[in-house]
Amino acid sequence: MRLVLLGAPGSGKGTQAARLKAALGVPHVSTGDMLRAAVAAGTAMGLKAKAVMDAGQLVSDDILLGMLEDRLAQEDARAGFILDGYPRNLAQADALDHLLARIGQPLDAVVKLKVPSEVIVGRCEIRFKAEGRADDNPDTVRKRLDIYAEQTAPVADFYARRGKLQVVDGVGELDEITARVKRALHAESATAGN
Ligand code: B4P
Repeated sequence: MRLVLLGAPGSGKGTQAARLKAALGVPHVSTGDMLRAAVAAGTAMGLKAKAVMDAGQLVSDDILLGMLEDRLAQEDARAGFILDGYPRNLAQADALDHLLARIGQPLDAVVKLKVPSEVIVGRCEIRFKAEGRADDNPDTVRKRLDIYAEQTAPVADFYARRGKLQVVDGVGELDEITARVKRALHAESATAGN
């Protein structure tokens, strides 16, 4: 299974990917986690990315593509992956299409978690208080939501035009949302099998 999870920041992509990976038997590939690991390791790229992330902006497309290419080349991603946080703009969606065509691993499904902005601001505020992630402070979250609306929302249309997009309600109990995603994937594979 090669799956992209789309959704606004704080919509629960990472939360759901972590729950789905065992059921789907594929790794969770989160560009946000990879960037945070680079920041924590203090690499040159991590230092550059930190300021951009803390301000709620998107890190450069070149850095992201190189990082993703290296990750998908690893052994555990041969059987598929759950991609969380990528693509975040149309240039990344296009780059992903080319990369997957080159490695012969086309996407099976794209699921978007739909969550209203006011719910997202509340979730990130809770995480900000608990974990102190700089990009979760309420002003930065609003900036991230603006960038999402401008740059990432068109990515959903990109996949909808290709008949790949499933939209799932991302509000509710975690188990219920996981079940909704699984139902959407089941419906997708049933259609693909016809
Ligand atoms: P990400 O790590 O992708 O951060 P996110 O959008 O906040 O995470 P997600 O949607 O996965 O939410 P989560 O499950 O954690 O990106 C961080 C930054 O990295 C970006 O702003 C950007 O700077 C950079 N970046 C990453 N990818 C990039 C790319 N491709 N290009 C350029 N830059 C990139 O959930 C959020 C919170 O909600 C959690 O606290 C969770 O516990 C809670 N939650 C989840 N589901 C819930 C539910 N059903 N009910 C209640 N709470 C819930």
